[in-house]
Amino acid sequence: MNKQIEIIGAPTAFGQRKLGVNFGPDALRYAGLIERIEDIGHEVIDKGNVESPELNMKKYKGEQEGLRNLDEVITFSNNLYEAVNETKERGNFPLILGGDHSLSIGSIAGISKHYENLGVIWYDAHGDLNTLDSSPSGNIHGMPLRALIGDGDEQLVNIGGYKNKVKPENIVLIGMRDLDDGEKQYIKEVGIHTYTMADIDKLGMDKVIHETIDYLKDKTDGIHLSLDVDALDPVETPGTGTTVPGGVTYRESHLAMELLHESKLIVSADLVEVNPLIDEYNKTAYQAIGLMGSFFGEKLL
Ligand code: B3U
Ligand code: MN
Ligand code: MN
Repeated sequence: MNKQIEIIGAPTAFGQRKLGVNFGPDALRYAGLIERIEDIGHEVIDKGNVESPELNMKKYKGEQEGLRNLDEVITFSNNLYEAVNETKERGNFPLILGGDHSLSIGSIAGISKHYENLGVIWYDAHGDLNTLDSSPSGNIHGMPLRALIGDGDEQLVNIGGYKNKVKPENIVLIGMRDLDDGEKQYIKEVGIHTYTMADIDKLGMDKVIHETIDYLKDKTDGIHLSLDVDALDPVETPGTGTTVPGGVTYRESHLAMELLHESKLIVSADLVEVNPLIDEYNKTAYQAIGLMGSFFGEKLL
């Protein structure tokens, strides 16, 4: 990778209900993310944080009908779309720091525009494939992948002025262990390539990632990694809003990142759901940075 890496902070908490995830980008910076990537030999440009609409505490904490904080998510998504699109226009590698996972609606809108057939690896405990009808929470961070496919609120689906950003057959889900009924049904209906925790246990991460790369490499012209830190076991990444026990280990995740680096197929990435306010001394940010080391090519020897 000789392109420059552009860090884009996406400080949004509007996709869910736990404040603090909006401080994720700075928690990652303070823990040394940029230096870690520079030490590998990359040139890193920190573009700062994308502008966020104002957070009204009373509204944020109160009950809401329908999609929570929809207007704010739309505004934020548009801002992030613009920033990521500009990075791609400069030919650089965007690394988007969250922020809750609703940010992927904007980030992938800015990326997919530059590809005919973007592949997406969704490394997460959750499918994030809900619509308002199937959502148990109304939280938009449980819906981004479905919106990117083209289902859901019209404005969310059309961020960046176009829809159908990701084809279901170009997606691989890894780490799944908390899927809502509607999501399970949808995954089976459209046949999304999925690795549950049971699959990871049986196959091993080495095979999971090699199969993932084989599955995506010929039919896509670039692959985006969307890394939700709740894919990992909460023992390793406790500072995240919706922990689910029985997750991927830190070492398995390192291997996944090393193999993705070796593939040379990844063109962009999101690192999401780091919440320093519910963390143990910023541990989750440090763990995430370790994984980014492997993802950007750190050598052990
Ligand atoms: N599927 C549930 C829970 C959830 C989704 N994403 C996260 N949590 N992080 C929902 O609310 O849609
Ligand atoms: Mn997620
Ligand atoms: Mn998740």
